[in-house]
Amino acid sequence: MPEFDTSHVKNIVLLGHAGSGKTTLAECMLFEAGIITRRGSIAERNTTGDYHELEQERGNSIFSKLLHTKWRGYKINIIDTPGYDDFTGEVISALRVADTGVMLLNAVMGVEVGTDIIWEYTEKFKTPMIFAVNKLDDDNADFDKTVREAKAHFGNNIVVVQYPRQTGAGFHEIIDVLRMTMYKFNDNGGKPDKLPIPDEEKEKADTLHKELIEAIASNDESLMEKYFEKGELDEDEMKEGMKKAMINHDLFPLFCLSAERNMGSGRLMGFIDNVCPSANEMPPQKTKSGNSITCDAGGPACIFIYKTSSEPHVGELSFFKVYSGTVKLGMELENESTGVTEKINQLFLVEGNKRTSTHELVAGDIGATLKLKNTHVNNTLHAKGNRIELPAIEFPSHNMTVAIESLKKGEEEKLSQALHQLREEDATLMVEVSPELKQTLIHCQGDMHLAVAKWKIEHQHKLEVKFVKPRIAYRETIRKASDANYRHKKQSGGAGQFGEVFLRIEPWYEGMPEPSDLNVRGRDHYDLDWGGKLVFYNCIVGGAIDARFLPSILKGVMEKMQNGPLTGSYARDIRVCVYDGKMHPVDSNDISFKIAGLQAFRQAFQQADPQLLEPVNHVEVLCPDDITGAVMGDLQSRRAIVEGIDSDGHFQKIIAKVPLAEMEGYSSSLRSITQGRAKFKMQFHAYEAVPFDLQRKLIDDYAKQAKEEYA
Ligand SMILES: Nc1nc2c(ncn2[C@@H]2O[C@H](COP(=O)(O)OP(=O)(O)O)[C@@H](O)[C@H]2O)c(=O)[nH]1
Ligand SMILES: [Mg+2]
Repeated sequence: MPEFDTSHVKNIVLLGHAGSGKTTLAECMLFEAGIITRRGSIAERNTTGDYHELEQERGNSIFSKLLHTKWRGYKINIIDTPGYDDFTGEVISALRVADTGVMLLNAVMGVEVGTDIIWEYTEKFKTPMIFAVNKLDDDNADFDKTVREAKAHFGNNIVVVQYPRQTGAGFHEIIDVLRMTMYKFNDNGGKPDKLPIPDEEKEKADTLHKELIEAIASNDESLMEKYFEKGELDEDEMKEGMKKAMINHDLFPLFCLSAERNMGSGRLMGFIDNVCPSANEMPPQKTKSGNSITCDAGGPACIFIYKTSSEPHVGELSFFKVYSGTVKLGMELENESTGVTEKINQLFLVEGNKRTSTHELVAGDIGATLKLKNTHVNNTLHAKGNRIELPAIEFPSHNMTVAIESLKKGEEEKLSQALHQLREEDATLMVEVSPELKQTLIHCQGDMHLAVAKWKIEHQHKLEVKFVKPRIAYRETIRKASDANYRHKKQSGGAGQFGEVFLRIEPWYEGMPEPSDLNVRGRDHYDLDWGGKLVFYNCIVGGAIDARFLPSILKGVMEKMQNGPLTGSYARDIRVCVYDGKMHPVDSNDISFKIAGLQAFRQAFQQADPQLLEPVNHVEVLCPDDITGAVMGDLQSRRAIVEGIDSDGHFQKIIAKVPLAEMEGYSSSLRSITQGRAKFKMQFHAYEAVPFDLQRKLIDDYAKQAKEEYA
């Protein structure tokens, strides 16, 4: 028999802006449940959650951590998450497997941008949510303002279940309007005394109690009827109603905390046990093919891998949730995604960096196993004979790119293996070997994300590397038509070479008219791998050049398109019409026409008002309104075109188009001008013309570099 059945397992994820107190709260929960005997602290760098060397060095969470407590007959799996948006991937994967989110709000700061981005995902997953206002012991805490901001941001579905009698140093009492009782803590927190609500708080507590009941009843007709009849709901009816409304994302209860002083965490855990849904009370999980699977310990075994990580002295661990059935030691499961059969030789319950072996995990539970042979994040494994695949976690696209180089010659191969490993552990990091830029690129979420990658490369893989500026993938095109001809002739002993080509090039666009003065005999359209088109017309009359030489001319043109005349970048969106030329009965051959085609194209290109294009990104910055000016000023210094500003509560969302070349270092620069109070995301938008002066400079730089390379 498993120690806990499915209905007694609760999976929660701690969410919130960096510094809101998630890791400290997790520590309280473990302490309250007797899993640890002494509460660690962030200051002493000894929490169960932030155990990684790098986290202790930096004093904040970087990776999501699985912890668990056993509390009054329930097992609560807790996933502590990092708050910085560089690590949003860790949050998303945790949200995917959690059944309730606890969103911490810092009572000193109010609603911060970190919560906003996470909120988008909780809405997408429809994760039942609890809000917890933390740091109420701080002298600058403002409970009412925090609640006001939370309602402005996340809607009126937030209902107050608890409020502090007093904030700051005097924070000792929490008034609970669900239980209609007051919790009074001594200085060390822990287990409070339950007292009647004092007279002077009665009116306020009654009003909030009524609001709470009405919020619950308004989501359920039968409760509404009861409420009309009796003028009241009992505690069980309220709990049932809340659970239902939470599952439908219609109600978000709000609690009070001081994680630092361990006040309020016990009651929060009690609420999680009694009200928050277990996995089997949630709507059934949909599979990729649109079927649903039931969260039933007796069903066919099915697990989903949400994370892998390499742990010191252990090796790689795969973290998973059991979506159906019971996973037992020694079981063989089929990986639906990779097709391999994996044997489960280890099963762990996890508490940060500690693991306890277990022999089985039931549907709804979360655990880990030693990394399986060919199993990765987002894979589904199931009992033989079933075909189940759960939808993959969609990770955010990258916000920053750098090039990486090995500092030691001969370590390139090792570096490439290390990068592969990094990628395996972190789905938000991408590695790209770019033949175009002749660089190995790391696409990541921001500078802190990159710092973590560097740390892993240096400490775990023992390699020395440096990051350099990524080259920009410019494109070249033309703005007017131009004609050119080129004669290639060579007579130096042996066989000669001869080919002459006349051609016209024009800027290509969709629906452009056919040439009026040329007789078009053949048309080829090429969609270029690097974007845009090459359209190649055969307009030769009177057999001036044999048709068999046309492919050679095209080859020459294509070669130059791949190594554009301005800066060696790819060229695009050009129509080439070959309309005349000359052959020699003996000396003409493929190579001659290829050279003639290439050179004629190059000449025509130079005369056709050539234009460099650069990648331009769509950028959105979210920040509190008092720093909008600073953010705008910085964007404008980056050649940004600001397209709009939307208000979102007390935040502003600035929408702009910014050349990629100007986004260098934006992640750290934004953090420093806003003290970490802003967030941004970006996405490729389009190729657009480089301003004239800059184009001049880029062409000169390229010419200089080419000269040096030849010298
Ligand atoms: N005054 C006060 N400080 C707190 C409280 N909870 C956490 N902190 C402090 O706030 C900082 C950030 O806490 P941490 O748990 O790392 O936040 P996380 O980034 O959300 O995990 C640490 O210095 C904590 O000691 C609280 O309830 N009151
Ligand atoms: Mg933390």
